Amino acid sequence: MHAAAPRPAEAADAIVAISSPPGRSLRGLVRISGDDAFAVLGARLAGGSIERARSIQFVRLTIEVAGNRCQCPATALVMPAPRSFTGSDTVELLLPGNPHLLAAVVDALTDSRAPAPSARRANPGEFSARAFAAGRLPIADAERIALTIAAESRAQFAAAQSLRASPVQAAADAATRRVTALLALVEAGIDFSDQEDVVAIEAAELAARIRDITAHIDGIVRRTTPEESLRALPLVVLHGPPNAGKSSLFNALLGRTRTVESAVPGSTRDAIVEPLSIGSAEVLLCDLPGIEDPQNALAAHMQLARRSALDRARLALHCAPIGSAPPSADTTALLVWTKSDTSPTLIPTSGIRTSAHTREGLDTLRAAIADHLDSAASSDEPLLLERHRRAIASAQSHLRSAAELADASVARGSRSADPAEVVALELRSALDELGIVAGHRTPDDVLGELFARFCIGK
Ligand SMILES: Nc1nc2c(ncn2[C@@H]2O[C@H](COP(=O)(O)OP(=O)(O)OP(=O)(O)O)[C@@H](O)[C@H]2O)c(=O)[nH]1
Ligand SMILES: [Mg+2]
Repeated sequence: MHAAAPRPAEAADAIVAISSPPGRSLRGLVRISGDDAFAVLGARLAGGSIERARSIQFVRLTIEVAGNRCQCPATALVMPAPRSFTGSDTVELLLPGNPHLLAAVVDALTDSRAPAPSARRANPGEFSARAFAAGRLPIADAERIALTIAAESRAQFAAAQSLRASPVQAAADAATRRVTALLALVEAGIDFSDQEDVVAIEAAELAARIRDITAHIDGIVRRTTPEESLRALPLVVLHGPPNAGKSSLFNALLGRTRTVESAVPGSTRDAIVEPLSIGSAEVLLCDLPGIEDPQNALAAHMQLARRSALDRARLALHCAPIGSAPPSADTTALLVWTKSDTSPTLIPTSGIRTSAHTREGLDTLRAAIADHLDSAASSDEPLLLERHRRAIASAQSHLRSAAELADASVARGSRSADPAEVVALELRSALDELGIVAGHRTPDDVLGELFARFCIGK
């Protein structure tokens, strides 16, 4: 009923793309795949054809550079169907990694003026879409490739890899089997509705078993990291007592004066947020008002803003002027000593010495922020894809409706869950949604959206 549905094999026209990253490199890769990929390539080779065997072949490709025909040597990795990524004939050409040369090779392979067949340029993700269509790439793997390509931080990269063995998918798979068994019992009740003494499953029993399934799914989902939370940049806040030098440090890290620095305590009155690049990562750096007992409405508002930013922070930099009493230990915060220029010889046992004036410790602080975010990112929590979250929420809602119908039947004194047709419909709808998560079902719009996120050549 919910078996993975490989699409019907369609004639695959030859598609070609540069599959290596843009720019110069030692080696570039041009990939061509499709039913007549060998014919397209063979017609443009000095030797005339390519041998149809899984092999590495050294070829000379005729290309045109600035109106002149010339021959370019290439190493061809030849993969006849069906043993290739896409399932159809595929050749990967290893060439010198010059963007103009790679473009000329793609031009030659797509040149439709030639008497021989030509390829067309691949759309983003088209190779992977074909692999999926050929049943060679499960949707979960495609999803993982898309997220891996798109990962902008180590956290996103790690989360993409966690999809390899997703407990959410396993839970949906197990729930599918349990709901299918319940559906069979409910449907049996419909078939035997004229025999009142035959009850395939009692309403109370049905409600209890459904609740057991929903509770199990809830438990799994609670221990996941939502995909959206990874997309948001991590918030890093500067907090500490008034006048600690938070705003000065904020400006020094940004490299420009974005917020007021002043000897008057309490000068920062709101949370001020700016993006900051740290190595290859980006964070949102946030300057906060100092920690104070609010004496009036404005101060109360300032403290509220401070609290709320602190709650959302991935990392707090606890700032204290060097030589002052260290703030109470907080393992989630990084201790930052400010104004180190005022006490050049004092080396505290913990924390980082910094000065906004001399810039001492700023590089160390940046590195510590990057380290902290990396270790926080490698949490064991698996990723919950946004489309899976939606499908699970919908499945849970159908399951709850079925359980409520069963409860109402018990309250009415009915032995079986009524109306059985409606209960069955709810269970079937839940199965459809669970099938999306378990990877048994893939709506077409999801496919389009997924493969469009790939880049050309993948
Ligand atoms: N010597 C020295 N003075 C500093 C340094 N950083 C800040 N100050 C001074 O400390 C005072 C307070 O600096 P701010 O950056 O405004 O402190 P703040 O923590 O943002 O203060 P509030 O916003 O009022 O909570 C100013 O007079 C700064 O010039 C530093 O690295 N060295
Ligand atoms: Mg300030």
